[in-house]
Amino acid sequence: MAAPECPRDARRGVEEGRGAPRGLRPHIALVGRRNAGKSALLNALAGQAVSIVSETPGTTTDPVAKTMELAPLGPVVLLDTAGIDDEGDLGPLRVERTLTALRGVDAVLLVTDRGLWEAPEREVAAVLDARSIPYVVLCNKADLGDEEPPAMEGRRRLSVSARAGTGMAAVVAELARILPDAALRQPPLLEGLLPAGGLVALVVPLDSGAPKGRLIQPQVQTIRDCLDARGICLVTTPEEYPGALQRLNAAPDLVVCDSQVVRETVAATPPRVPLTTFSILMARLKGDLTTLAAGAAALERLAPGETVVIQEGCSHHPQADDIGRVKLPRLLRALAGGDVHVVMAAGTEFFAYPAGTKAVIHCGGCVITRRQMLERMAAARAADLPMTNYGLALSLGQGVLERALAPFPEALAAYRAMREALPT
Ligand SMILES: Nc1nc2c(ncn2[C@@H]2O[C@H](COP(=O)(O)OP(=O)(O)OP(=O)(O)O)[C@@H](O)[C@H]2O)c(=O)[nH]1
Ligand SMILES: [Mg+2]
Repeated sequence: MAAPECPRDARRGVEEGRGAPRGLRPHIALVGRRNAGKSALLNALAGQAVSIVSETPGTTTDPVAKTMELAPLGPVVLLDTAGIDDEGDLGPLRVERTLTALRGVDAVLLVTDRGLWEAPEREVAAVLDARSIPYVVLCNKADLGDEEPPAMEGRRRLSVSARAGTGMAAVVAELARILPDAALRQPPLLEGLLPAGGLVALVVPLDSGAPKGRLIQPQVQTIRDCLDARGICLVTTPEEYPGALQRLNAAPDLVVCDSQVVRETVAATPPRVPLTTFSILMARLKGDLTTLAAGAAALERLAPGETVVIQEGCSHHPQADDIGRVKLPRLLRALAGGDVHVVMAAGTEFFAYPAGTKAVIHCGGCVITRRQMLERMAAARAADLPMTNYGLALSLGQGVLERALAPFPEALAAYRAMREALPT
């Protein structure tokens, strides 16, 4: 029977059971030289001692992520980083990690010691400008004196003191101003799919792989979105689904099922009823569904011996019937008609695709943000690689991808166009 599509979500739940899921929170990094007061500022914003603060330069060596509520902004992830001027044997490595951590953050607080603005600050500002990451310069340690900070080439700056706790409200207000709308307000999963007061049927397998006593994040999010839209939600297992349909006096307006039971759900659903999968809804929210749908076509052109990268947003302990490690490789063998070379890439680190890779299949990305997912898609595009995701691949493998994409005409058209364009 089906294991859940994201084993990490199944095992760990939503952000250790508290608050908004990490993948829905804006990610904000504190960046600057050693001793500028990044960790002290993180603590001041959090209102608790999260990061170690000390007068020894180089105290923070690895990025430290902290989920917190920044009123009135809401739930965020703040990322403390190693100094951008770190030196010694490990210095360059740490700086590299800091720069890597910046990939996929939604905004940056560039922390300076009372406005010190020299080569390290200029260089990191240039990186942020080049990557179009919004940021504000913080002149920390204002309690030490009122040195007039230099002009900083016209950049916006705020005077703050982590020690005295002054200026924090202004920092949060500035973040609210510079964070992109897409990072602050995620559109509902069901946007444009459910008429007012409509009925959605959700098909949720409850098997040995399902988490005990609860539902996984995409399912919970869909139920919540349905209720927000004042819709009606019917939740059933695949076994109960055909009987549940019979008890209704009208067909549902929409059916959403787990990717692993999509074939049987399609078989039990009247053809005119719009049907899709949780994974496709997440792909639309998290990345670019049209590009991922087009990428699925590449899997139909695989030949034996070719390489496919399977990429996950987190590292989880693989389960017995793990999707990435067992099911998808099996599916790829069936599609290619022979053995396929599968390379696993798990975790938040950036990954260089091996030469000769033919396609990338990414997980749903429930623990990474939309921006992080888009960065990964851009990396695949830069390497000229088609990327699709787990759910699309599973629907393809079950022969019902077109049906599951039908509620999204643009994505369906992109998939069909790519099928036509690729050599057979
Ligand atoms: N006076 C004053 N001292 C501060 C302030 N913020 C931080 N400090 C001090 O500056 C030193 C460095 O602070 P940290 O927060 O550890 O600096 P950091 O940027 O995280 O440094 P690394 O982790 O080494 O990169 C500590 O001794 C802090 O007590 C401030 O607002 N005012
Ligand atoms: Mg630090």
